[in-house]
Amino acid sequence: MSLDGEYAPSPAQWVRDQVELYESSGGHQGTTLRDTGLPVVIVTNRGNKSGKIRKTPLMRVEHDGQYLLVASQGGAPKNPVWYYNLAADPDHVELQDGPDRFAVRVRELHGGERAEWWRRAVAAFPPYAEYQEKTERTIPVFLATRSD
Ligand code: F42
Repeated sequence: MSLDGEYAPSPAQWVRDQVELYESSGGHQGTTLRDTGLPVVIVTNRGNKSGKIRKTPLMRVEHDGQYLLVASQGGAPKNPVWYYNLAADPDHVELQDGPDRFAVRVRELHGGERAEWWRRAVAAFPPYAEYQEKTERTIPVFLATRSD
């Protein structure tokens, strides 16, 4: 499966630059968050209203071949738009982890399952804990599982 269609880059310059470098280098450059050295994956999906292709860099939270997608948005009060796009079409998503790119299905986690994965998320990227303290919302998370 491959998601085809018109690509609408992020309006945020640093985000679209990261996607461009990550993809044009075949997943060998631009693979960390700024100068943190912490790894990033790229999630590709469709906008649920426009139908356009959207690409979102997220921190890499991997365990046993599955990935957690954390809709933290830096602890902002509102969920990022990509959260709603994935919730609307969870079966048509791609994930790139370095040079590897594959189709995934995503599902939102709640309760104990979320708590277990949240610990892994904070271990991979400690600022997630501060982001959760900063916001009233429970930061939503999706588990991405390979579907190809
Ligand atoms: N964001 C996170 O939430 N978690 C992370 O772990 C994370 C890590 C990260 C690492 C590197 C990096 O470069 C960025 C990172 N980000 C992380 C930021 C992330 O990549 C996103 O930029 C951020 O979460 C904001 O996502 P967003 O989907 O809210 O993006 C906004 C700015 C956006 O693109 N808006 C579009 C626009 O044109 O204004 C809308 C896009 C859209 O999907 N539109 C829909 C459509 O149909 O096309 C319709 C929307 C509607 O319902 O009206």
